[in-house]
Formats: sequence, C-alpha cells, structure tokens
Amino acid sequence: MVNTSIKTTKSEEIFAAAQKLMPGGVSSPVRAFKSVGGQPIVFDRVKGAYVWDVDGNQYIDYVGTWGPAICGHAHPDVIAALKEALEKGTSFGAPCALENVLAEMVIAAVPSIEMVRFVNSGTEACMAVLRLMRAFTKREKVIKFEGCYHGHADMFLVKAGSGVATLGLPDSPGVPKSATSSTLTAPYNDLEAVKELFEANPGEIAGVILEPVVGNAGFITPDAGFLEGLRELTQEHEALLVFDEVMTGFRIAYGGAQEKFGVTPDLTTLGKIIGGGLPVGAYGGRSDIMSMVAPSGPMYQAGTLSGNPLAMTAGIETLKLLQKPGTYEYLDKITKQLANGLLEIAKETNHAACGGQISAMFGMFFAPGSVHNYEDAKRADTKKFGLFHRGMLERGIYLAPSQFEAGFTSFAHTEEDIQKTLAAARDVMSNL
Ligand code: HOZ
Repeated sequence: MVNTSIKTTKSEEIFAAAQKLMPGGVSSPVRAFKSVGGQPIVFDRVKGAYVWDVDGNQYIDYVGTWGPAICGHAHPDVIAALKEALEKGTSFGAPCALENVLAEMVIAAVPSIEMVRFVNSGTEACMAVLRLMRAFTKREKVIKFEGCYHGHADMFLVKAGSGVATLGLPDSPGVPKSATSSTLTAPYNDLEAVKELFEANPGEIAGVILEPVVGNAGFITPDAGFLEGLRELTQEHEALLVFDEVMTGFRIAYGGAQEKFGVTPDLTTLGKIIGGGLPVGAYGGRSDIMSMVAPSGPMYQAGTLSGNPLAMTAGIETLKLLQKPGTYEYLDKITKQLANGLLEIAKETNHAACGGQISAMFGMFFAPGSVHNYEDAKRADTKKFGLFHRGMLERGIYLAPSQFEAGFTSFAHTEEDIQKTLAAARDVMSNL
C-alpha cells in the first residue's frame, strides 16, 4: 500500500534505496511502519510541533523523536546553546563543568536521585542499573513486567514491549538462555503475582524494575496502590525498586512519575528529555547504592561519549525551558483535549476505544473496556489502528506507527493543532 492522497515519491525512492543498505531500511525497527502498513515517510526537517518530509509535506507530530522533543523540535534556545557549545568541541572524554550543571538539575528534580551517572541511551542506563542492582544486593534474579521495555539488552528481551511487541516477537534469537534465566516476569498491575515470585525465590531477587506508567505497550497507567504495593514488597524482601523513567522522566511531571505518584524508588533510569534530542541516558539513586559504581566502587561501567558537552547542553537548556511557570499545566490541558477528544470521536463513530493521558503522554487503544496490562493491550484491534494511522498520515498527522507506543505532545503544540488533529480523526474514524 502506498500513500494515496499525498505525494510521497521521494520518500518512496529513498526508502527503497535504504532497504538495500540497512536491515529493513531503518536504524531502528519501529520506524519501518511494519505493523501499520504502507511505507514510512522520510523526514527532511523538524521544527516546533511540525515535521516536513522530503516531498515537502508538513505533519503535526505526536512522536517527538520518541519522547525527547517536549519543548517542540529545534527550540531556538536549545539550538543557540548548542551552536555555542559546538565551537568548543563535540566531545571531551574528560570531566566537563556542564555535567555538574545537568547532574545538579536532575538531582534537584527527581526525588530518588542523590547521585547520577550519565550514559548515552536508555538501553545503556537500564543495562547498567541492572548490574548495579545485582552488585548491591549480591542477588541475581530480577522481576520485570510483561509489555514493559527497558531497551534491547539481552536480559530485558523477555516479554518486552515497544518494537518487540509491535513486530510480535516474544523474545529474540541470539539472546542466550543464560542471559534471561534470572529475569522473572509478572503481569503489570498484578501485585499478587509479584508477591508469589518473591515467595517462590526467597532471598534471591535483587529487585523489581518497571515503567511506572507504561509507554511501550501503548499507554497504560498504574492502578491505585500498585506502585505503593511494589514499594512495600521490595522493602519487605530487602530488594530494590527501580523506576525506568526514560519516557516518563520530566514528561508526566518535572520530577517524573515518582513525583506524580509520591512513590520513591531506590534507583531511576532516565533518557530522552534529559538529552534534549541528543543521545543520552542516565541512572541514579541513593548515594549508598550509587557509590558502588566505579571508580567510587567496584561495579564497572564506562563510556567514551558519556557526559559529552553537546548532550549536556541540550539537556540543560531543555530542563530550563521546562522550569518556566505554567509549562506542565499547559501540557496537561492540551493533551487532555486531545485524548478526551479522540475517545469522544471514537464513541460518536461507533468504534470501541479506551485510553487517556497524564500530562504530555497519551494513548488510545481500539479495544473495549479498559487496558491494565499487556494481555489487555494485545486484544486491541491492530488492523483498525493501522488504517487509522494511515488515514491520519494522509491528513497531515504523524502518530507513532504502532498501537503499542504512547503518544507525546510538546508545549509547541497549539490548541489549533489539537483541533486540526481532532478534525482529521473525526474524518478518518467516520470512514473506518
Ligand atoms: N523507546 C522508544 C520507543 N518505544 C525507542 C524508539 C525505537 O525503538 O526506535
């Protein structure tokens, strides 16, 4: 299937060439539109709430480079600071004062973080935090939740979300059994299942890692008491609680899900927004645990480009912008209009749908009732989502090309953008 109502000739040419050069024509699987059908559009430039493809078509963007672009793409303050930083060099491989600035901002914002280590991606942050959980507790087993995605490291490719869910791959060839034999899984929002795992593995579980609000199996919120229950269970079993806030950090509140829900984990992973659109990740938490990390302690983890001045600069400027009064109120207002509007339109046009939003993160499943975990999410009508996605794209709205990914807004989105999006959704859903 090719786009029908917009001209995408150049995109098609470039993507055809890309498929001979790179696996699937992409540098990351979800970009390939495999689950929604049709071909991906090839981007030429991005600015504010908009992206332009190589054929000159403009779209309102709700992917935001998969999360980082909460200030809108290429914000002038971020670009200006980056230009200045660029003149001083792209990478130092040595201590840089900007690391202190971003570290102080992160520590001041995120309740659990007393010390932080910068890395280059969310995957790296989660790999390192798992090693740290094991080093600190001297235990090997870890509990993760079905549909949660913590990057593509071997140990986490078990019932994972994101591209793994999108492509229907339960796990991946190439991952040795030994790498995942200590990864235990439970359904999200199921405290009883977690309790049973702790009881069946006494003194062996290093901790529990989760997306406190799931964004990689679609948008799924924690039931009342779930996060609090995990906090109690982990304390009771002397295990660590880790929030993977790569998506939710600085997005659903300045201090992330832990600020929003008032539950403080022992360790936290971050990425996306704290790099302002440049490659970054971070993990942090209690100083007694973080002191285990080399060279303070024996747990080894390193990186040539970690803490590089460009990523630090973009992160600092992004967080400064987010500190402006009214930012999160505005993000909540427009995202609520969008999420509620989509659900109302679905109802009026007789499509079973459910979903919601927290601040600048949202989602909608073509499924009846409500979604509390990955099993529920899998009942969503992905074929219908594919048609919806294509219809929206043809009307200038760029959504994540998978039912199993959350959507993101930015403070560059205007109420007019939201109304245009809803008008397009009404048109598409009326004809589905
Ligand atoms: N965590 C992001 C989406 N779930 C990454 C995007 C990607 O896999 O390319």
